[in-house]
Parts: sequence; structure tokens; C-alpha cells
Amino acid sequence: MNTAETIVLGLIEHGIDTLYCLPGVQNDPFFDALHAHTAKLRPVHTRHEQGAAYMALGAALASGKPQAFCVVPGPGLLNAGAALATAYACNAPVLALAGQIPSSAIGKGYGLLHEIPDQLAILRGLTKWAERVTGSNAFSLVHEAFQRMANGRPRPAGLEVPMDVWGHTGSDFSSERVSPAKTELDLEAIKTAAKILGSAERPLIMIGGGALGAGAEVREIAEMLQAPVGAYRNGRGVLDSRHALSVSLTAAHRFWADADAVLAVGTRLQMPQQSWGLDGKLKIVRVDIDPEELARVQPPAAGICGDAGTVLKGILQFLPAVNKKRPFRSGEIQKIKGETGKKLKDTLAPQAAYLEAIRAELPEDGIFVDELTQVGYASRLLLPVYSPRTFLSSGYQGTLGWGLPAALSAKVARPDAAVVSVSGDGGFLFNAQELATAVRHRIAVVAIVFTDDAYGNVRMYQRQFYGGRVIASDLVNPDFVKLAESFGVLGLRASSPDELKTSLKKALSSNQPALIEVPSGEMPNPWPFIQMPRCRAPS
Ligand SMILES: Cc1ncc(C[n+]2csc(CCOP(=O)(O)OP(=O)(O)O)c2C)c(N)n1
Repeated sequence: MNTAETIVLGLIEHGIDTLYCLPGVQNDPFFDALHAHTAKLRPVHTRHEQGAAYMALGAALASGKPQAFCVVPGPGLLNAGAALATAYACNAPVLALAGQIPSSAIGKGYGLLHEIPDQLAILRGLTKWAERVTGSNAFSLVHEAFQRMANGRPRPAGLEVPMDVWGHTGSDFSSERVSPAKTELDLEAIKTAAKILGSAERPLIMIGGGALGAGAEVREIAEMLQAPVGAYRNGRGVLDSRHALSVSLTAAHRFWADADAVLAVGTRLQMPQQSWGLDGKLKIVRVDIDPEELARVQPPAAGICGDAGTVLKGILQFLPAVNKKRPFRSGEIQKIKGETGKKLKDTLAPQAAYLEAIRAELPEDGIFVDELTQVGYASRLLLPVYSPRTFLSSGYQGTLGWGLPAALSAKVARPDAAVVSVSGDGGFLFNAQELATAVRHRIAVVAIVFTDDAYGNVRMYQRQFYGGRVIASDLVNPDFVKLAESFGVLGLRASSPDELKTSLKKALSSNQPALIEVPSGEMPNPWPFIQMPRCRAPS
């Protein structure tokens, strides 16, 4: 077996059934080897490497399983760079498989096709681990990449394969498979955590993407503690928004102000700790798979490293014995939810109405993909999310252009689910070419594009903070409906929330790729609700 066949079989052995890709001469032997295996490993080729890498990311987020993409070296990999950075930010297990110039030329600076200096260093900078395949180590390295992605914090990994190496024979496919390492739980820290939470008067729970598999445990602890549960982006849906204890970020900010203990699960807790503020009265219990995350901002009162569900099960063993009697907080929680919800809906009325229309038509298990656009920001605060992995966000990377390709692959990963993405006119054109991918691979997603003829958020900041000196933020747009139609995509226009509801119903039932243009114009500023002020006095 040669390296190309070994890597194809290695990907299949590790559960990869779809390869998001864009081929080129350095990778031709690999694609030729794939030819015989497309029943098990289907190539989904895109129109730009950004699209391929964002698709791997969207599928990883929607499925919770590792995904892979393959691109040519140099410009191909650099084009995929923003998506790799986003996968890193979103803790997504995405394998980047990149070509490379011939081994003998690496580092020589001959200027061969697609050569860039030290590609491996770039790949290492964007992943948790990356290596070069040099010959018979191909399978071991594929296996190691999947082990690294499965162990600890799930972040992207990378492999580069010089073009001469694809044809090397003498593969190590039969080499031994290593089982994932088991981490020991710190029982003392778990007991301390249970005591802190059990004796708190006003506990609060904050969750992030690390808790996506721990919904049942989060709910049980929340109910036991009568604690409100807040999430910003990647933890949304862990607790169903309809649960009485589920609160928006805005309401969580109110609870943070006088909480005496916080249980933070699989979240960096960056905004609460660094913006809402800390003081000596607030005890924080951190649960995270990444030991470095536990004390990044300040050492917690208790920090437990491990899988969220396993650690929470541990806490649940000790909590009933130490849990103090607490009055039902549902009255207070409902009141704060009502007040904050009303203010949000009143102030962000257009965004709220569009989101209501989307939620009304999106089935319970439908997937919503956000982007950095006015309705996208508001969705973090206002869109009810019913289950994990149905609210996909580009996390702290905030990468324009991720929305359409991520939505496409969410649909590939979960073909039964309805998938809707929201973008602005700015962000959508970063990757509009992937409408062709939707048509070519028959992927029925609905892309909603809100147009305000501007990089609206940038324009808003320029008006507000730079004396109204608007520069480089106005846009000239195509007719998005005609654009969609020119790709063979169903194109619709909706000029109000009611029309959006009707168009979305039509688009979803058409079972084909669709685009809905919404000429929304400017919308109210959502940022005061996201960048909330300090609410605890420094001690
Ligand atoms: C890859 C990338 N480039 C640049 C930015 C900076 N940026 C943030 S918001 C924004 C404007 C987005 O405009 P649009 O998509 O039309 O949405 P709107 O704010 O108008 O709703 C820009 C350029 C970014 N977030 N991502």
C-alpha cells in the first residue's frame, strides 16, 4: 500500500465518511487513490478552500464528530487558514490535510508551485498538533492526529504530505492502535466543588461548548441548586431555552452581580470574569477538559479537569448531602427573565421580529447558523435554542463568511434537519461561490441575507465613536435573488418579518438550496446588550 491509499483508509478507519476538499496537482495521487473508495469516503469539493475548511468545521460542530478537509499547499492552505483559526476557537476536531512541495525542495526556496516558507510552522500555529508525513509513518500520524483531537480539548490537527511521499510504499497500516488515555478525576476537588455549590445562597451556572455532551447533568445540578443557567454562544441549547432555569446572557449578567457561587462548565468564562468583574465574595467552580483554562484569568475556588459530563456526575454524587435548603427561585428568575427579555425585544425590535419568524418556521431540531450580522448578534440573546448543536456560531473568531459553508456541512452531517444561516450583505459575499457547491451536491439549506448596503457594524462604530466619519464601509450589492437564480438556487425576497416567515416556509418545503434576501436596512445597535458593564465592585 502506498501513502495515498494508507491515508484514505486511515481516514475511513477513523470514521470520516465525507472529505471536504479542493484538489490540485500536489495532491493528485491522493485523489486518485480515493477514487476506489468513494462509497465510504465521499469527496465534497468546493469552489474555494475557505469553503472546504468551513464545511469540515460546520460538520464537526453539528455532529460532534471529527471531520477532515484536504487542500493544496501554500495558497490552498492559507485560504483555509481563517476556518482553521475558527475551528481552534470553537474547539472543533477538524483535520487539515495539506499537500506540500517535494520533500527534497522543502526549505530551499526554489520557488516551486505553491511553495511558502515553513508551511508546517503555519499549520502548527493554527492547530493543536501538526506533522509532516515522510513515508511509512503515514498511518501512525493519521492515527495520532485523531488521538490528539479526541484527547483533551478537541481542537484541529494538521498533516502535510510532500508530493513525492504520496507514492511511497511500505505503509505502516498494520501498526498498533493506541487507545485514548484516561484522565484521573480529582475527587478532593469534586468534594470541595460540591460543598461550595451546596452551601451557596445564590448560585449561578455558566456553560460553554465544553458542556455540549453534558445536558442531562447540567439540568440535574441546576434543578438541585435552583440555579439559573446562562450561555453566550457555543453552550446554547445545552439547557433547553424553554426550561424555567435557562436564562439569556443579559439575565445571567444580572444574576452574576449578586451570585455567591458560580459553576462554570466547559466555558472560558472570559466575558464574565474580565468584563462583569470578580470580587472576594464570589466563589468560582471551574470544570474544564483543558487544565490551562481552569486558572487562566484567576485561580478558581475549585478547579476540576475532566470531561464535563463525568465531572458533573461526580459532583452530583456528593451534592445532595451538602446541599442547603434554598427557596424556589423560580419567581425571581421569571421576573428577571421577563424584565431583561422585554428590554431586549423592545430595543432590538426588528432583530427580534426576524428571529421570531425564523424560530416559528425552523423545526425543533432545526439548525441555526449565525454570522457577524445584526440579526446574528441578536440571536445570541433572543433566539430560543432547544437542543445542543442546533445553534452554530464562529465563537470568538467571529469570522465573516463562515455561515453559508458551515450551514451546508451541518446539513450534510444531519441530513434530516432543516438548516438556516443568517448573514449580512458583507459577510455573505465572502463565500457566496459555495451556492454552486450547494447545487452540485444537492444540499438543501436556506441562506438568509440581510442587506443594509454596508459593513453595517463597522459603519455603526464609525458613526458612534469616530465623529460620524464613515469610511470604507459602504457596499454596492448585486441583486441577491438574481444571484441565487444564476446558480440554480431558489431565490426569494422578503421585505418584512411576516414575509420572511412565508418565504422561509416555502424555502424549507422546497427541499432545495434557497436564498432569501431581506432588505432590512440599518438595525438598532445590539452591542450594549453584549458588552455589558462591570457589575461587581473590585475588592
Ligand atoms: C473575516 C472577517 N473580516 C473582517 C471582519 C470585521 N467585521 C466585523 S463586522 C463587519 C461588517 C459585517 O457586515 P455585514 O456582513 O454586512 O453585516 P451587518 O453588520 O451589516 O449586519 C466586519 C467587516 C470580520 N469579523 N471577519
